[in-house]
Amino acid sequence: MEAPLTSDIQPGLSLDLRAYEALGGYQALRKALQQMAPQEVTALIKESNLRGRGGAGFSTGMKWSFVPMNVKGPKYLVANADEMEPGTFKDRWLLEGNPHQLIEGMILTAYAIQATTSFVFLRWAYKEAAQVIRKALSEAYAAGYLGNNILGKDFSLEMHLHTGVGRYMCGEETALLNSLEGKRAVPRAKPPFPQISGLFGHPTIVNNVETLCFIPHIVNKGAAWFQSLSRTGDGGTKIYGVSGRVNKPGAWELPMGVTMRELLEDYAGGMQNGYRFRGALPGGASTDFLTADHLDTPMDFTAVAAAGSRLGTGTMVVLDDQTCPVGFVHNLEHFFAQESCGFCTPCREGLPWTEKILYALEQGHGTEEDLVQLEMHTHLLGPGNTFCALAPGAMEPLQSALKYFREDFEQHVHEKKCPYGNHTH
Ligand code: L3W
Repeated sequence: MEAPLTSDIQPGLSLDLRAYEALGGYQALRKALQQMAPQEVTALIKESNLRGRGGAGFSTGMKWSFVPMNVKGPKYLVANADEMEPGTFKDRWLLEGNPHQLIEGMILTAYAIQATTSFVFLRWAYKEAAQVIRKALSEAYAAGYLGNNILGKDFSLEMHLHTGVGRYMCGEETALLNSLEGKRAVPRAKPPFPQISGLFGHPTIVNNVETLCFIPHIVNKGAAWFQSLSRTGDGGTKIYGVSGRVNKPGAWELPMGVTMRELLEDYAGGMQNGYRFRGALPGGASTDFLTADHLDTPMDFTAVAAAGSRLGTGTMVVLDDQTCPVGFVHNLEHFFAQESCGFCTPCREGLPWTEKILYALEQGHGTEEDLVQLEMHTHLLGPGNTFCALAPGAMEPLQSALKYFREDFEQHVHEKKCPYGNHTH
């Protein structure tokens, strides 16, 4: 099974420039600069059907194609390495294990859109990745892959490492751009999308790390090869993850479209002794629960959406039968309430209110009216009612918990305690 992104990564090691080059690294850059016009790179990525791996699954080639190529002034590229989605640890693997793969992917992307300045916007807590990237950037500059006239061609690119401030909000692309400009990290209205008006008002592409790491491989091996890696219409491989009370929590690069059951049983080694699978958030915390009835769902963008959730980051968080679903969701809403940027009222006020109700239920003070209120919040904070996707994302685990684990919520009200004896903080 081909795993182009991760097969060269050794546990605990980081590939330096020489090792990366020995494995064929920077050949895609040579190929593109020597044989391809920028628009041809974009057309190739469009044809590959690479869909964004940050959670939304938007067509990468289409996103690049929105950048106006004939306007004067700077264009920018940003790698969104602000990985903070709960349960998600896939980009860290790529950042620490093979930084040049990301850098080459970024140079190719910058060439395609003719950007001359780029940034790696890195999660504050990823200290090791910061060191690795800093070293890789200096190697890439010294080797002539970055800077003026890359490989002797009429293309120049600067690349900077920018470490974030530890806010989930900065993962939203327009809040990220505000943060990069030194402003408060609140989202901007879209449209205009960043491809037209992004960093400092100039055309900007923001792509997730995993997305960018695919670019050198697609340039080297082509769109048909990329599509052939997948079991479904969504091209390529995907880094999937599983956490929770399973025997072998971890992350694996697998063909797009493996089923939830395969992930759980074949890769994560099944549930730990004494625990039963009750449900899972398929793609990080801001996705809807799926249950045992959905275990044969292929983990691609289309099938997970048809099952009533989202692929998101593809990193599954498992709920077992001895963990209280109310406490589980309370813990998530605590996170989302804390991470709200406070810009729009429904999110600023609604998330702490949601958290407070869930806390009351866990403490045995919940009422029937609280369940009505929770249900109402899932609509009031849902899509179209807030400025960005944070609050609607936060409502996904809640609304699906109310649907699938309703009896647990009611039990908290009737028994005036958490039936699991769990305690939330
Ligand atoms: C031009 C249009 N461009 C969309 C572009 C847009 C962006 C991309 C996705 O949130 C999700 C969210 C989280 N013309 C366009 C267009 N674009 N329509 O496509 O945009 P969008 O709006 O679908 O999503 P988003 O607001 O960027 C991303 C979810 O990801 N999520 C969170 C992940 C967190 C991490 C992390 O911590 N690293 O990945 C997980 O599911 O809830 O739904 O570039 O410009 N008409």
